[in-house]
Amino acid sequence: MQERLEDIAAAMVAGGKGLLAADESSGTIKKRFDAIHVESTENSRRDYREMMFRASDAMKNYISGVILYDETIRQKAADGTPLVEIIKAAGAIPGIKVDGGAKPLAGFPGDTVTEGLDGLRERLAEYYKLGARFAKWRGVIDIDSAKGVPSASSIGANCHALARYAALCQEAGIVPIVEPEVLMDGSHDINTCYDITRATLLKLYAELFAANVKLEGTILKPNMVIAGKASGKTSSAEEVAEKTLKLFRETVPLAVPGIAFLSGGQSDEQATANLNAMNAGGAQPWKLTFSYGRALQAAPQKAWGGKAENVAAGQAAFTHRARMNHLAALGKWQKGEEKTA
Ligand code: 5MM
Repeated sequence: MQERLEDIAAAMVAGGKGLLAADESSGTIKKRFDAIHVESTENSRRDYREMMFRASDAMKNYISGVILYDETIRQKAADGTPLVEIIKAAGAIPGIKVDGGAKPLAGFPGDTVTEGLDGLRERLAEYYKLGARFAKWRGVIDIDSAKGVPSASSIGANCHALARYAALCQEAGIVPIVEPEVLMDGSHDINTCYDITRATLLKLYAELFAANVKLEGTILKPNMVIAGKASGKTSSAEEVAEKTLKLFRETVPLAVPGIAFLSGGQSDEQATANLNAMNAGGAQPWKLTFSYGRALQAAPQKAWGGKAENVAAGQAAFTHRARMNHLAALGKWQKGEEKTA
């Protein structure tokens, strides 16, 4: 019998567990490997991801699911075990990135729209057979106010695509993670991030309603409300938490079971501290957890460095960050915990 979408979604955000976003496309993982002087090959990508999926303490206790890339969901570990089976054996849920990436939006210089809807119904059916029970699609909203970016058209096009993707996922028995990422790369202040994220979330939920998407069977993967990296300002965890929660109370329906944040280029500790501040004040209408890529993987990538003799060190670094974010998802993280690495 097919699992219910709402049960899968609830399991993805339960018990202070969160998601490992290991869905870097080939271009992105190459950039990450270049930084640690590792050649990106099918085998090195497999070895690296196998290292994390076999970190059993982290996977069993802190990670509810893993977002995979098309190559990874089909890959086998060095001993021949499918990577998906290793994830499932740890009690985590395999997921899959299904978008085709952000492409320039015609007519709106500086804006992008995420592509990948053509043939998605067939791809989802195949991913379901391969074991995926949730999927991810990321719309990218840049902020460059001087250039009129983002345009309302870009927000509209991205949210419409997210809604069509989400409806197709649910038809296939797959929980859609909807990720409308307002980038933190610009020089904008925190209030501008608030305003653009607000416009984006309002549009997103209008499109999801219009597409008949059952919100109980979805997970939102948003950015936090935070000042742009090039603004020269660092938002405190308290300010990020206060503004992000205020915004969500205005825009995210109660039927949504969970919100799993992206880290967006925040430092590892900042991403943990900000999530913790949001949970420290007590229960919110939705579970608030992590779906981090960089903020979970930067440390293990550095510790591993592509060397087989460093696998244990890489796993320890991954387990530490997963545990820190687990504590943050429960509102129980303290800076002193970082020293136990
Ligand atoms: C892991 O990075 C994901 C894949 O990105 P590309 O398709 O650009 O290679 C990305 O979608 C990720 O899942 C989210 O943005 C969250 O990652 P961060 O690093 O922001 O936590």
